[in-house]
Amino acid sequence: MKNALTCIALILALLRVLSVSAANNKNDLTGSISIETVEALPGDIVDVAVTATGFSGVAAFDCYISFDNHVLDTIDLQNTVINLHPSIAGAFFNVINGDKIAVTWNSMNPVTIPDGQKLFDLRFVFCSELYPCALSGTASPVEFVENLTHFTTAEFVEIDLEYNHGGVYAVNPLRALTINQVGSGMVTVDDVTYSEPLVFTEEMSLTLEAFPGLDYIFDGWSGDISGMENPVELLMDENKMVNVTFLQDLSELYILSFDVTNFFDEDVEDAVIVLDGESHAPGQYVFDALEPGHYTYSVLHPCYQDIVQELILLDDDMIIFIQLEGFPGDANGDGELNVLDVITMASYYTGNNPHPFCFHNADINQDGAVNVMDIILLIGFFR
Ligand SMILES: [Ca+2]
Ligand SMILES: [Ca+2]
Repeated sequence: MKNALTCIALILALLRVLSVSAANNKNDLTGSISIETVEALPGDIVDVAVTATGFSGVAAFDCYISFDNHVLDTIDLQNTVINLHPSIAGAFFNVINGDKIAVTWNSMNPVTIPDGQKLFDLRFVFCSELYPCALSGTASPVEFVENLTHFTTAEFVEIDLEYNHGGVYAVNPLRALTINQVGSGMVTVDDVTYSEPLVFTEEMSLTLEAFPGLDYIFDGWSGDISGMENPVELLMDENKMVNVTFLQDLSELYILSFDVTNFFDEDVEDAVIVLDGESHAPGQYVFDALEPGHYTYSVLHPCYQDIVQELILLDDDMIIFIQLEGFPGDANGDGELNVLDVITMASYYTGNNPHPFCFHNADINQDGAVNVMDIILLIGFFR
């Protein structure tokens, strides 16, 4: 019995101590939370630790952390937090507006967080492909949103906070080389073909060499290099933007001409040339500045049969001789033989000027005149 009474007295004494402790917490608690500073290179996945010191009897935690989403990019919510301390298991994380992370935690059982304990890591991509930080800056602060971030005791009293902000910084000042290209060709940087902006962590000298594409010539540098020197040295002491221009080498282009006649070696001056699918004005027979290569062409005229051919333009100007075949009897050039051709021939014979009129088609017997004989021959075709 005496033992039992002693036990109750001890419990009462402990309860008194605990209540005093709780009263002290209400008035005196202060704590600090800190965001780590991390060095990184472009493309690194970085964990930024958030630690806490000076917290006991913590029941609730609301934390808003902002960051520059032009330099840091959250990977995804599940992977953003990789090391949640057991004392705040059950915390809920959310990304707000793409550039702010909210952490909320509510415990039925107030906990004491060991001093210097890491609460969680925030996981980011530093300078993602979407955000090439070398061009837009080399650091991203990661900061508490101070009017929203707070710890609360079991009695819902806010604990005074001291904030220590951090960030993610490039290991060294970065220098990016961007090359813009006009025309066909390529540029090598220290013998490696350039394809996308290059980032350098140290000041260094580079060798840029321009290689014009087939039938192009190098036409010089502009931007942070100027002139015609090739290859050329470039000192990367800051971000550099270089333009390279390649021009088409017109001396490598050739003239393709068509000489179009009919079966009587008379010039046909109003045929239509379709060259590689592109139709040109009637009578345009000369084509300047063509690259060597394989072409298809058609020669079209209502009074003659269509020509469709292919050609290979080599390293010289070229003339294509075309002799068009007529279509005897098709006086109106519509591709058919019928009474309309009889009417057209009769109209011509009686001194009118029918249009269209294909004289050589109408002159069926090829005696140099269109008359009744040709009409009789035409009607003979119908039988
Ligand atoms: Ca006809
Ligand atoms: Ca005739």
